[in-house]
Amino acid sequence: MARYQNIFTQVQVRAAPEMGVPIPLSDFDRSGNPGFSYWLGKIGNAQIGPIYLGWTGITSLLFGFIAIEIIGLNMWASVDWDPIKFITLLPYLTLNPPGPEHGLKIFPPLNEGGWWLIAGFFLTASILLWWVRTYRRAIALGLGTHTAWAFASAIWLYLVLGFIRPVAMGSWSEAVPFGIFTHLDWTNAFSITYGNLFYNPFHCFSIAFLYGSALLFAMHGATILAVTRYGGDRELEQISDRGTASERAALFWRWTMGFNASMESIHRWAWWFAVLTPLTGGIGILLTGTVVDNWYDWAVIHHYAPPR
Ligand code: 07D
Ligand code: 07D
Repeated sequence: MARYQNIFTQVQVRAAPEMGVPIPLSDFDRSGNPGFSYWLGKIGNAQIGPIYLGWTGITSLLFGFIAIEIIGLNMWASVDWDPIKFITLLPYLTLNPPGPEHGLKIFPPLNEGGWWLIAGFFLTASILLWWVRTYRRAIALGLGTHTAWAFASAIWLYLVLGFIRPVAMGSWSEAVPFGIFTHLDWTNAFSITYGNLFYNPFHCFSIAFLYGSALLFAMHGATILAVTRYGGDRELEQISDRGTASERAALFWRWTMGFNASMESIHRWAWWFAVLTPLTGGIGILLTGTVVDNWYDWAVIHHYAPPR
C-alpha cells in the first residue's frame, strides 16, 4: 500500500502499530502501547509511541519536574501564595541567583539564592541526563550521534551562562535568573555592563550562524517542497536512485546561484550552522568579564570599531 503520495497527502496508517526495525532490544526498550492521532498525522506521523523511557528518561523527567516545582513554588511564594497574581504575573516572576555577597557559596540561605542553586542543580542534571538518553538511544538504534552533539552545543552555552562563567568570575550572582522576563532583563543588563555585546565578535558569529540557520532551513525546506511532485521529499531514495527531483532541485540552485549543495552536504551545512550558533556564542560569553571587561573599548583598541 502506498504510504503517501507526497508529504501533503499522507495516507494515515491505521493498521497494527509499527514497532520499529528488528534490533536486539529488551521489551522495556519499547514500552507503551502505541496509539494514533488524526491531527498529529496532519503534521507528521499519526502513530504515537512506542516511547522509550529507561532510567535516564525517568530520572531526567523527575529532576526536571523537581526544578520546575522549586522555581514555580518560589515564584508563587513571592506573590504571597495568591493564585490569581501567580497566574497573571507569571511572566514577570523570578527566582534569582545568590547576591554577590555570597560569592560561590554552595549553601547560601535558601531565600537568598539557595533555592536557585538547588533548582539549577536539578535542571542541569535533568538536561545532562536527557543528553545521555539521546546519545544512548542513537547508539541502540545503530545511528550516528549527530543529534547528541548538536544538543551538546546548546548545553555548552547553557553551562557557560549559568555555571562555567559564574565560577570563573567567582560569583553565582553572575548567572542567569529563572524567569521569563527577568532572564531578558539579565541579557540586556549583561550587554550594557560589558560595554555593548554588539562589539563582541563572537556575538556577531553567533548571530551570523543563527540567521544563516534560518536561511538554510528556508532554502532547504522550500527546495524539497518544490520538488515533492517528483518524489523529492523521499530524500534518501533520491541520493541512491537519482530521479528528476534532485536533479531539478540542484539545477535550480545552479541556475540561480551557480552552485548547489548536494543532497548530503546541505544537511551538513544545516548541522554546522545550527551547532556553531551556541558554540561561538558560548565562547563570546565566557570571554566577557573574564578576559574582556568592555567590548566597545576592546573594539576601538583592536580596530574593530573606529577610533573615538
Ligand atoms: C521553539 C523549542 C521549544 C522550547 C520552548 C522554551 C522554558 C522556560 C520558564 C521555568 C526556541 C520552553 C521554556 C522551559 C520556562 C521557567 C522560568 C525553542 C523552541 C518554547 N532561554 N531568550 C525565550 C530559555 C537565554 C532570550 C523563550 C531557556 C539566555 C531572548 C523562552 C534558556 C539568553 C528571548 C526561553 C534560555 C536568552 C528569549 C522562547 C536556557 C541569551 C526572547 C524560547 C536553558 C541566549 C524569547 C520572553 C524559544 C521570549 C526567549 C527559554 C537562555 C535570551 C521562555 C530554557 C540567558 C532575547 N527564552 N535566553 O522559543 O519570548 O526557543 O522571551 O538557557 O525574546 Mg531565553
Ligand atoms: C539558550 C542554549 C541553551 C538551551 C538549552 C535548552 C530547556 C527547556 C523545554 C520541555 C539559544 C534547554 C531546554 C530547559 C525544555 C521543554 C518544552 C540557545 C540557548 C540547553 N542578539 N545576546 C545571543 C541577537 C543583543 C546577549 C545568541 C540578535 C543585544 C547575551 C544569538 C540581536 C543584547 C547573549 C543572539 C541581539 C544582547 C546573547 C544566542 C539583535 C541585549 C548570550 C544564540 C538583532 C540588549 C547569547 C554571545 C542561541 C550568546 C546571545 C542574537 C542583540 C545580549 C545569536 C539577533 C545587544 C547576553 N544573541 N543581544 O542559540 O551566545 O541562543 O552571546 O539585536 O548569552 Mg544577543
